[in-house]
Amino acid sequence: MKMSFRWYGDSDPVTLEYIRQIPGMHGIVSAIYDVPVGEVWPVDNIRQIKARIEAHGLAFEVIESVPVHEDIKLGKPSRDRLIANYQQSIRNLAACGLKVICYNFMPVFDWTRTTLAKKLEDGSTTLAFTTAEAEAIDLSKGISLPGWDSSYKPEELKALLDEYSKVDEEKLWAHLTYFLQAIIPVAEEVGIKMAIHPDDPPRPIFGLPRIVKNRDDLARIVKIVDTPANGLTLCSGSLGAGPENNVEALVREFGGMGRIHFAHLRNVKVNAAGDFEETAHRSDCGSLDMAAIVKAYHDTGFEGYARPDHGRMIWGETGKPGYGLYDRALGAVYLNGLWEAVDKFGAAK
Ligand SMILES: [Mn+2]
Repeated sequence: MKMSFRWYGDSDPVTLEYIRQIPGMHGIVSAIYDVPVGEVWPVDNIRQIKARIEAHGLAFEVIESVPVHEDIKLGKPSRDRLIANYQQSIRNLAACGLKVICYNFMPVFDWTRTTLAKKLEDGSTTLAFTTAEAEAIDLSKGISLPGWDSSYKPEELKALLDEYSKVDEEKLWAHLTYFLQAIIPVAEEVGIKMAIHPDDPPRPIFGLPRIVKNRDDLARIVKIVDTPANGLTLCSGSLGAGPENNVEALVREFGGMGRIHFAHLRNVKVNAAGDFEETAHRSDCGSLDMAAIVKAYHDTGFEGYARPDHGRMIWGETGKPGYGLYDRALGAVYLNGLWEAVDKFGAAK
């Protein structure tokens, strides 16, 4: 398990200098942020960021994310040009030594929370979601969801939602299939592992279809192009927010098939309805048994990348919600500690 840390580049208050000081840190997960969605990521931009990261003694082998243009998810005629661009970005990233590309296929909205700073009993703050609050959001006024870099103007959002009103789950499956059949052979040829991130939360939201929610969805995805290059980002927090999902079992099933390339490891406290708040990483802080999940990775011989995913805001830190230094650093050290303990004392029989 290669421990990694997400870094948002120059706009990130958490510096590479600080990240390097976290014990056991292998590398950085980042992206090119100044290329419009749908355009090719130039080799020069990739080389520049890679050189900066490596100058701090860290590896740069994982991208999160190369975003998928809405026209691809909608299945519009313009998708062929956009997919050709995506293929070229994959080739350029491989040429620069990248190994894994994380992406998602969520229509319009990426991860969604209804609160960015819910106060926990210990005084820290965290990201949280309730269905009741999400349903109270009036999309006709446009939307700027908590934590979003970009907000849609009301008319833009309405046009996009109108287009998606004609895309049900099976159409979205067809569009994902078209995309994977085009990009996976390219990834395979150049030695890149693609790793789709599950929907967060793992259920339809705002009436939009979602197809990366549970065990059956993941099983269907890896079969679309049945090769290791067509793999998963197994996000414990996203999938774990679905009360029907057993994250340890998912790790054993898909890790056992060699299809998990990137592990997002974080804990959530979930109720039966699927409302949740993000917690500290320790098993006793949330609903997930993180020790069992880490052991499942170990038992399946996991050699891929992991990151502590999100963290709470603690010790007065301010910054990008979910992406502070302190709690994610605690998470990374805890997870590496679990791994070391399993490795030395609890190996698979
Ligand atoms: Mn995640």
